[in-house]
Amino acid sequence: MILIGVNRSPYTRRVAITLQVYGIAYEQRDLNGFGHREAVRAANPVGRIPALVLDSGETLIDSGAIVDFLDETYGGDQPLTPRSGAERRAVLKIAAMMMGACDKGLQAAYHRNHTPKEKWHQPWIDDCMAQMTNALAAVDAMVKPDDPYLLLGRLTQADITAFVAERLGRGLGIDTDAQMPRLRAMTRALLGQPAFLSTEPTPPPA
Ligand SMILES: N[C@@H](CCC(=O)N[C@@H](CS)C(=O)NCC(=O)O)C(=O)O
Repeated sequence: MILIGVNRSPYTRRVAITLQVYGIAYEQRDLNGFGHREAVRAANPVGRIPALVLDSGETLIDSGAIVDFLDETYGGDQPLTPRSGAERRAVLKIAAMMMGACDKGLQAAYHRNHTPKEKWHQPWIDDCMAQMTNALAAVDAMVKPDDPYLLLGRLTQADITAFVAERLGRGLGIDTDAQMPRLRAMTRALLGQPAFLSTEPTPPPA
């Protein structure tokens, strides 16, 4: 399998962590949608990462669809997103909140990165960041003391998405240590697990 995307992307890292938790061997192509437009668009016409090229040659796009495939194929009787019922809905709800938080944070970042500063519309940036902050705070409130995981007493896609969203929020300037201390402690602890540590993005060369 070939994972197309850089782990700086929360969506790509979510897939990379999932692949590693399931013990799946894969190669990674460190491409991004802005710096490698043609290569990324060849894999995904929308020009977004991640994409996952299967050994059959089939290409999957969108992190949600990719992790769904990985759960279906490799999740056995304990997939990272449960297969049905209230447990599935609970995991999917947190994943939706955390992926939505990433979408909002990136909307603000893209606006700043792709618009001349004199044309920045600060109320829009502030609103996007407030939406991201609210979502992270809502998950922070769900973290239970002495439980390393958000739900079901085990690692689920809720934890993985919370981990990547907290990391993005911190990178975008949200003080998660101060504002979401329980979530921050949870993500620090998750970083002790190989799938999280080994997917840390490599810093760009100096
Ligand atoms: N819903 C998609 C979002 C993917 C996404 O927005 N990826 C970003 C990187 S973090 C991207 O490739 N952006 C390039 C662009 O939007 O042109 C997913 O979950 O995979």
